Amino acid sequence: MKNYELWYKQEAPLDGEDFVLFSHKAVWRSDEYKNDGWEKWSLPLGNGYMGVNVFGRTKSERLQITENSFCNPWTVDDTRLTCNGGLMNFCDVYLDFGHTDVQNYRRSLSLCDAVARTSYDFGGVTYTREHFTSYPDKIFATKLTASRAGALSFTVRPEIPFIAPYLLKEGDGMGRTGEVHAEANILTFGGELEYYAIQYEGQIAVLCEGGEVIARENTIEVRNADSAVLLMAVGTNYKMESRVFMERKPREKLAPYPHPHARVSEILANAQKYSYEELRERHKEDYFALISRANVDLGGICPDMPTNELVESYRNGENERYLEELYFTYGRYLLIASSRPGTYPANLQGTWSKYASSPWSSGYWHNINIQMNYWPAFNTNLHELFLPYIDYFKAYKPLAMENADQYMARNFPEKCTEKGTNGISIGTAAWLYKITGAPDPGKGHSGPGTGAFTAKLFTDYYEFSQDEKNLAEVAYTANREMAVFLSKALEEQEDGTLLVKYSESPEQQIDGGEYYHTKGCAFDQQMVYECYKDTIMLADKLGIEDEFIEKIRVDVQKLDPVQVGASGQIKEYREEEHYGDIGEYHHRHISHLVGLYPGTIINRNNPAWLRAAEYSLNERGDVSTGWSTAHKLNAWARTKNGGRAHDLLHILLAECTMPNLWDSHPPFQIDGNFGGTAGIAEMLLQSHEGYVHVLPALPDCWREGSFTGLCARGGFTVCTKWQGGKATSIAVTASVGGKLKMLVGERFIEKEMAGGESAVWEF
Ligand code: FUC
Repeated sequence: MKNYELWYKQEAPLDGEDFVLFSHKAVWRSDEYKNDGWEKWSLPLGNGYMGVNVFGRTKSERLQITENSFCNPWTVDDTRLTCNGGLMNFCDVYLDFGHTDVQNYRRSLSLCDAVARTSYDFGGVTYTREHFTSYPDKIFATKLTASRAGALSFTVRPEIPFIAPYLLKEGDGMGRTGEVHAEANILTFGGELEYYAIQYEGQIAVLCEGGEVIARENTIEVRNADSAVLLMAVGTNYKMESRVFMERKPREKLAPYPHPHARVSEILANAQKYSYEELRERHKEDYFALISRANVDLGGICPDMPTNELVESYRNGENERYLEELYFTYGRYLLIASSRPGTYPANLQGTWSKYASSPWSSGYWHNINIQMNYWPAFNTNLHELFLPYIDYFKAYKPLAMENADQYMARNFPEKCTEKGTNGISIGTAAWLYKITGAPDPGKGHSGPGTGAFTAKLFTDYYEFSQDEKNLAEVAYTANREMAVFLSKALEEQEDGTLLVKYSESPEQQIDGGEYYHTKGCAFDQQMVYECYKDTIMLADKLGIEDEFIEKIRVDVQKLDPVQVGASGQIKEYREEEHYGDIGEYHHRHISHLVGLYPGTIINRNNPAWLRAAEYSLNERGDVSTGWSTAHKLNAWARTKNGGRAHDLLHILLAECTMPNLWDSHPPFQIDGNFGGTAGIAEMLLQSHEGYVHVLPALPDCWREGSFTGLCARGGFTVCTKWQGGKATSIAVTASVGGKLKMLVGERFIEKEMAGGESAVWEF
């Protein structure tokens, strides 16, 4: 792996600092937002337990902390087009140095060791700071040094944002309390977030070499030290358990769980058993084991220019290969930072929020966004990063069952069976405190296929990871329960076709902004098809055959999920004739193409469908929001059109990427980063057509290159070198073994492989 890093010649500007209330319509288009220092310039660290944004400032450094369970509910005021609530900034920690007019300034984030660094000269002294978040030790650590003994003086000043009497909206109970105390060398801050009665606490240990540590009321001053280390732990009383989802009274949800004080104290005490260097080593080892598993080398050469200039130069057609490599590695970095086993899933902004009211609440949005978050976990060799979503699913499942019971009782009373036997229903909106179900007829914007879109994650997880432990209990159960629900949501037509009765293609609108409600749109039909097919495949793996499986084996043939229209398009709606007859012509969602990606029904075994998908993609247009661009990139990769896939990657990097390489919807949403990373891998390796396809969508501009550690279904890990657009060597390792069928150029290669076996082909 090359020495990938993001770096800058200036600190994150103060702009947009006070922009903390996100509103759908206005604020993120305003001038105030345009150069938001947090969103565009700060550098993100994370270990799943917390996210940290580092600003690299010299007068007063800002370290902004996020903890994903620290949420208010999301409320939407349609009349004023404003939204309140969602994930909230946990704390800001300021380090006051008072250094201005510094020289030789540099700040960076290394993707090789996940360490952020700031250095500069001031008053004849070189000052450095190093920051990392550690997954094994659950802490955030900072080391500060000065080149001259005794020259390090600063004040650590935690600030709890938005505290009472600050209320998001008067009288709605969404306030916050908080206090900061300093004692000896420990700063403790905490209080309550009122709505869900979330108890929160953070502690910072200030450890110095030389000099003095002076505790004041709510700050700690470090005076004339040689160096200093800050260790920080945070927590809330949240637990990702089913009772949190089932309990309806907000303030009762967390009531049985202990205050985080004891746990936070323990984490901090344990961390202090190690030296700073030992903590950093433990962090590096943990991180490197994940980041080094996969790599893409397109022959890029690291230019001597800061990352913001690199993005600028990309727009002018320079340094393209290098930024593409860097972006691929950064996407994997961001997922490692925001979703680790034992923590919570990555949300709409990963694990980073400076807000009092975050964009779309930093929720888990299930009609594209959360799925996209996990696509790179599967094909870029980070399977275990999906485990937090599995834990989340287990926790919310009883509520998803209740959702299904209630949906059936309301809308299909004739099919509703006894409680707990109607399957599961998962709607678009979801958080750590509750999830929604499929919308009632005419009430929502995303049909019941949304749940099957989610079930696909479990299928992909299983197929790539071959994790037998989660096969029966998770992958099969999720798909089967979803199939049970969907089977009841279908209505048989006169011609025998089975159509989703109350159906919506996500967020598609007709004149005047009304959501369009219909029967059997392509999104729902394709997702039911995928869910049935996956359930059958997983049942076969497990040797399960029963009445329901027999039924869906027959019914899967009656879904008619892909229809080609008069323009040669994949029809989004059965009642549409030509492309664009119904709905927004350039709508950001490409929901009628979910069978192309992440689904698999539209594939090269049916060239007519593939051509129709290309037609629809071209008409939809390329330029859109960040995640939409990333979805189209994956879709073009699946059509095997490397040139068009690269066009979309180019748009993603040139138009939807901020100076800190975060994806812009706008505003910042992390899904585009993750979808883009998965898309780069999808251009290089595919495995959805019953075989492993090496270099399926190589653009002309990637003439030479190599990749290591990309994953294919069946548990195969692949490394490839290519020249002149053709593979020159391929190495495959089988995790569980089985028959490898591989397409290289026009040639199929087959080999029976044992578990753990590796094989190499040279061409
Ligand atoms: C879906 C998208 C929006 C946005 C939101 C978080 O509703 O249609 O564009 O990404 O999720």
